[in-house]
Amino acid sequence: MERTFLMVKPDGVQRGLVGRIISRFEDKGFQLVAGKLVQATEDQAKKHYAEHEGKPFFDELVGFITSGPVFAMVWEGDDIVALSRLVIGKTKVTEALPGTIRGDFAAHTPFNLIHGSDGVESAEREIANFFAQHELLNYTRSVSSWI
Ligand code: IDP
Repeated sequence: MERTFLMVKPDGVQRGLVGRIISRFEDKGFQLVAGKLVQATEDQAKKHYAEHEGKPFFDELVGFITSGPVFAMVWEGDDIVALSRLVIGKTKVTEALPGTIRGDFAAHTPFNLIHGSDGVESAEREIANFFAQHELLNYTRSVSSWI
């Protein structure tokens, strides 16, 4: 069973899309492990986007992610890293297909509503950046054998 870090960005929180975004992952059959509304610190944001340090949009990105609360989540499911990125859609809004979260709700690239880990290792690092171990809950859903 794989875990991933998903985060509704400040634009998604401000636009009141947290519930609808969570529904996309519930609809897919993934299991929620943890979730909280948090104000990311500059340090957390820089760690989260460390791979983009030095790029022209890095400062803007850190400023954007710390501009208001985010809704940070951990979800689990088989192949969830790859599958959740399909649910999310492409980074650039001009490439995000209808039916994906970004394709349906996002209109400008930096404001693409949601982050999803791009690998199992980055998921572990990103989860540790936002959650303590005791916040990650283990429980069994009766429907899991049907998903
Ligand atoms: P991802 O969020 O789809 O994994 P990344 O390439 O990791 O995409 O980029 C992280 C975030 O940085 C994007 O979601 C977007 O908000 C922002 N971003 C990416 N490329 C650009 C760009 O060229 N200009 C401005 N912002 C960008």
